[in-house]
Amino acid sequence: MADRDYILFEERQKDRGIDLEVVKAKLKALNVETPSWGYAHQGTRFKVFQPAGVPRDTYEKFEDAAQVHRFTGVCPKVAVHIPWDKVDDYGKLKRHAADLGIGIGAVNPNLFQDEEYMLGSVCHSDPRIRRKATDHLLECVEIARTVGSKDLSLWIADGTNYPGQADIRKRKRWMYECLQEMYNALDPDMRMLIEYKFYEPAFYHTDLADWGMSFNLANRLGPQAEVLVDTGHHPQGTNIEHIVAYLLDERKLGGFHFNSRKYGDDDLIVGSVNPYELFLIFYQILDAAADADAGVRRNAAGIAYMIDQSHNIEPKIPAMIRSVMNVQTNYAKALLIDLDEVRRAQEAQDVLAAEHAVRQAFEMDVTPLLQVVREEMGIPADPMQAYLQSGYADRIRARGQGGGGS
Ligand code: PSV
Ligand code: MN
Repeated sequence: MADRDYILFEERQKDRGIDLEVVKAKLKALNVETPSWGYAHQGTRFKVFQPAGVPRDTYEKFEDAAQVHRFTGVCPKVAVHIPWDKVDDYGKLKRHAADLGIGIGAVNPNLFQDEEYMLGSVCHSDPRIRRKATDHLLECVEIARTVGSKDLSLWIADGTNYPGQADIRKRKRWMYECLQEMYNALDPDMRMLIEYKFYEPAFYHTDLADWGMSFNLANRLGPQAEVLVDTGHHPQGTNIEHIVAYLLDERKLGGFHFNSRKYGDDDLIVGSVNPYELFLIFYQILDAAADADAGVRRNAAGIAYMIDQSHNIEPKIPAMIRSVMNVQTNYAKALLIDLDEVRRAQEAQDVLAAEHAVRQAFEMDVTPLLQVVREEMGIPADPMQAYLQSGYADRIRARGQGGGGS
């Protein structure tokens, strides 16, 4: 049945002038990094539920992440968060990952969980706290060097809860000074990916509240600093794909933290609420990948795709597999957009034809395409079913309840 479906799909795409071999090659080349903290007990400021089988340490987080790669074939890297993933020997962790067929991805410093960061880290008015925060950033650069990671993802939780609580301009300068010290410690092939979030944990003002602030900071720091777009970090109704297009045109889009946000949390499965948004993000990226400007094309090619989710009520490994599959599905649909058709409609000022040319790709069923791609990659056509039938969930139950958390 899948074969027949694929033949029909292939015929339709041929009629549309879409080269399916190119589409398949791009799908096979997609890499989605998963977060170590997505396998652990975390993910909410309310109750953290305690199912059995959750990893007791970082080594077990990598074992679970390896399952996601085994069944999807597109998740060879795992992001780490320091000190949640602090180990005595990072070389050993690197070897453990390699034995599992995966590697260590972005290194995330943690500037929000120390008692002393209550009133800020790199924006704290006390130079001793800023020093401590900067030393941690430098420690993370060193860890990245040891494990061979090229990306450092930075999320700064600093902010205030009340007007007048602190000097906003001074905090801005302090942050720049600390980050500049970190930037200067980077190897030439390393990148600093700067995230933003408009609220939480601070509620009156956040020191790095939106993409414009991250963009400004990245510009001032230099070419190795880029912006990281966490899809859950915007006010409701924000046009994220516009931000993506803008940053691509400025050659400053570093990566994504994919997740879905409905109201106040950013830890839900990407594509579960608004798959069209995810599709439109990929549309902008693919359009930039075909730009006449080589710098824009290079930026589009260098994007780090990462998931940033901590599942609290859903089993963590299948939730991660679902997330990866949602990313693949929407990327596959975006690859079916006939960009020439869109451009012709734009040039003819035909608003409805242009909108149709984009939307029609979203409305196509890419299931047969993804099944064929997976078969060609030597992985199960249905990763979710294959994982659920693998018995892994039963085996890890022996780890017991409680996990190692973070
Ligand atoms: C903050 O909400 C965030 O998106 C940052 O990326 C953190 O590193 C991550 O979630 C885990 O808390
Ligand atoms: Mn994030």
